[in-house]
Amino acid sequence: MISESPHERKHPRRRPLVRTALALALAGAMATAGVVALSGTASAQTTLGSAAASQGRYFGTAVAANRLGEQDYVSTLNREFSSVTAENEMKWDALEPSQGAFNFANGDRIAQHAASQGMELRGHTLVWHSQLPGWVQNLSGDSLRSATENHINEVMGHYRGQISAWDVVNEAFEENGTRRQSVFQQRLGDGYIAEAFRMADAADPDAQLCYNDYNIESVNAKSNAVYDLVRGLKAEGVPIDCVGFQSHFNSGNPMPGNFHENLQRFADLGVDVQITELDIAGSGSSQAEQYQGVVQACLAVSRCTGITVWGVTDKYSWRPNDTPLLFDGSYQKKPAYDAVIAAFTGGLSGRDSAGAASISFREAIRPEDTLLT
Ligand code: G2I
Repeated sequence: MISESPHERKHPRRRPLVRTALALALAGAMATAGVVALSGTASAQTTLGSAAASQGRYFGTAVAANRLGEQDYVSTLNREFSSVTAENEMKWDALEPSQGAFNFANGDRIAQHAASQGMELRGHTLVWHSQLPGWVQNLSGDSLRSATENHINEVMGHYRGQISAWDVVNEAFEENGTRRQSVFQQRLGDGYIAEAFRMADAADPDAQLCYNDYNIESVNAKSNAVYDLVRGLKAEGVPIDCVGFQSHFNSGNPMPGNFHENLQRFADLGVDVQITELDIAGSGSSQAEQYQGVVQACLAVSRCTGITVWGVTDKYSWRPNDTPLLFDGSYQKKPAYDAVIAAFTGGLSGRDSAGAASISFREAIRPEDTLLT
């Protein structure tokens, strides 16, 4: 394990967790009152956000700005989630389509919605090979470095005070653990990741700064490479606070049994870990079991601070044929939804034929949780 000093980051500023406070107050009040009347269903009182908050975690979703006019989308978002990530609107091509010309309109719509609901906001993403405008790819050397610094300064400056965590560098490795040959890698060399984190720390010293990637959820060549990167950055005093595990799972790449061990080895380097883009192809109980496993993996690691699913509804998922999310195309809760609630609250997952969650509130709250008052 790496020593956390001298570069253990100040504990990151978090947005005021209005929802967490409300959920805990509600749970506490109910526990104090002895709440016998709680023989109703868990679904009446519990949401993804409140269930996660009962375990000190946030539960977020990716949001698309152009869906914020749809009533069912917004009501589901507002009811269930305590954190949001812009699915595309804070990427380089969206914010700075031509050099020096920034367009924050769609990102701001999401930021304002999150603020109005007391939700945390994750920033996604600053330095990534994809959704990168052509003009960036044509720069070389020092021009690319200064354009990157300017982009980070402008974007983080614009959202300063609103973002709990930024994905500073996204998907920098190939599956075999070698560096992805992005324009950043090719023109700036291995040091571009450390440079980006230092630029980000200067631009917003209060946001958590994350490295984010996919297929690093198990111990494999890619996650080993990211582990070595993070260990090296910490040893050099580079300001990195967190690692995001995207967690896009499917039948060929299911939730790994050693997920919690892998999360823990990263946490032991002195960073928080977050599940940042969770979605799991499938349906029914097999999908539900994997979702439950992901929540359990996060809960097993004290530095796993929260989970974000990559969309509200299957209807608008980036891979809709996989039906990978917690709400179906009609915004109905899927078995995976109950499994997530149950994993957070200690209840048994299940849904009766009437469609109501079959776990009682009493079952859904662990004895130790009711003693929190
Ligand atoms: O690919 C899944 C995710 C992998 N990790 C990084 C995430 O940022 C990424 O998100 C996806 C979005 O969910 C998609 O919505 O990133 C894709 C692009 O790399 C997004 O797709 C793009 C489409 O390819 C474009 O045609 C479209 O214009 O979304 C754009 C905006 O709707």
